Amino acid sequence: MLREDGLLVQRFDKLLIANRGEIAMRILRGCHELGIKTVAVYSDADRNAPHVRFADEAYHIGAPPARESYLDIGKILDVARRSGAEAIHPGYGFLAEREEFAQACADAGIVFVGPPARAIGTMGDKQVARSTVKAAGVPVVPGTEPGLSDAEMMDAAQQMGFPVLVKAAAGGGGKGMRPVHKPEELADAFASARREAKAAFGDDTVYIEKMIQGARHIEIQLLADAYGNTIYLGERECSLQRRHQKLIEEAPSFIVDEDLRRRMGEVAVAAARAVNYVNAGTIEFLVDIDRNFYFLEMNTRLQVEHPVTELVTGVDIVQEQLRIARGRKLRLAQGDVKITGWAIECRINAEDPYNNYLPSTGVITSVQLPAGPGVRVDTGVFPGYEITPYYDSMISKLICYGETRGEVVLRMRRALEEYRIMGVKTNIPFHQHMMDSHRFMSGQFDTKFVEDRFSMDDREAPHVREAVLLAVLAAHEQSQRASQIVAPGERDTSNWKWYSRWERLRR
Ligand code: MV4
Repeated sequence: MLREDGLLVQRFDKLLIANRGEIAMRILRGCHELGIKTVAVYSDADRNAPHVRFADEAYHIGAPPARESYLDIGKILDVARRSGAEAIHPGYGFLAEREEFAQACADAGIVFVGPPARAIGTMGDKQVARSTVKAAGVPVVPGTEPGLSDAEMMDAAQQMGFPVLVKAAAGGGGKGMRPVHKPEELADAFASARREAKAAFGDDTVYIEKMIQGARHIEIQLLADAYGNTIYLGERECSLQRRHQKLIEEAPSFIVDEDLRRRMGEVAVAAARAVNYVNAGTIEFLVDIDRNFYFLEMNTRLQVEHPVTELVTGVDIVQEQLRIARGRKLRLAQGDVKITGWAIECRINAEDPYNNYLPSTGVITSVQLPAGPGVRVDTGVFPGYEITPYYDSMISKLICYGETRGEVVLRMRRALEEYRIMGVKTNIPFHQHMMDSHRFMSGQFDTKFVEDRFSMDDREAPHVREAVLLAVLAAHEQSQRASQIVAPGERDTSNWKWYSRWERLRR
């Protein structure tokens, strides 16, 4: 079915994965489960990569630099034609949020497993995205509308009050963003933000937003089918980042209760509807200390941290993406979505937390992955794998699941302890340190925590560490028990329990 907006939705039996590493593996697994034949692509650096061996067919697409391989639209469409792939899944990064790639797929009669090109384009311009969702009733941070002169933006900044942020319209991920604390700094901030935006995106449009301080980054996962059904799969807490790289994500968020979840979820659905969104997507919010939330941007792709949502909802997000792209209706209604238990993801990167997170390259000589109850590892590396400077430094995602947050922290500590990687330095010590931090354990952190208030040098005293963990576990235990208290009318008044108690005592 070719929709009015050019989105192609149709049955397909062979799919090309325009990506590499752990996410290529994740998508391959989804295809294998649904009986979809798979086509991998690889650069010179990935000849021996597991995604190549795992796929039914694999095609070489060029030199290691992404520009010459994973970012080359012509080469990827050519492989689709040669292999007979009827669909393309872009994964994350690379071509996932390129409007022209989604359009090129549609023009070639290939199903793009993602949203319509137009939705990518609208959400890609932060200023257009803001005004589009604002018109749909979504709360946005106070900021300037498109098309203002510098003088008008300066006036607006005075109106909203300092501090403010100068942001690039084409931006995202913090590029071209400048904090401004007083009026005198504005002119310089405009100039340097424009310079950076021009170099990074070829577009030097900037605008101003009021700076929200001490906020958390919380995002809502959405699924939308091609028939107007859009649902939310709860939130992910993503505040633990460093230089706009997420390090730890969890679901649900410590600070989100059922009421806030419903309100954020409904707003996220409205934002997606405003751009006729189809497939999986994420709405990012800033949540301030008073739990006011503001739309930040939309990620029009499958995200790295999707597994924590899969674990607490039981929904296989990749399978759902494939079904939606095949033109199937959503199998779940909003009322079917239940959040059960807790999940935390640690991104294991080849970088040295004791040396300013310096990237570490080299050959992984041996790996011993953690396993056991409540542990999932998504990875694309193996012994003999070489970490090169060409791609990102993520080696794997270690995801733990349990009934309560306290239980997951214990499980994550155990799993991190089991994990062995030889040959390169990793940030496993960072995660171990974080799992011991009383701030993390008690859920007291914001987006500035890792950079401003966390250090590998100060270690929590063992008795503090244990006391806080026990308190966290006890608090959860308490909430569990409260729900198990039996109402008076339901009390078991038979005498059997006395016998069984007596038997227990006798043992
Ligand atoms: C903000 C903000 C505070 N106030 N906007 C960072 C990247 C881009 N996605 C938007 N970002 C921010 N925008 C206003 N009006 C703080 C950030 C921000 C941030 C956001 C999410 C996660 C981590 C962050 C780290 C620093 C700044």
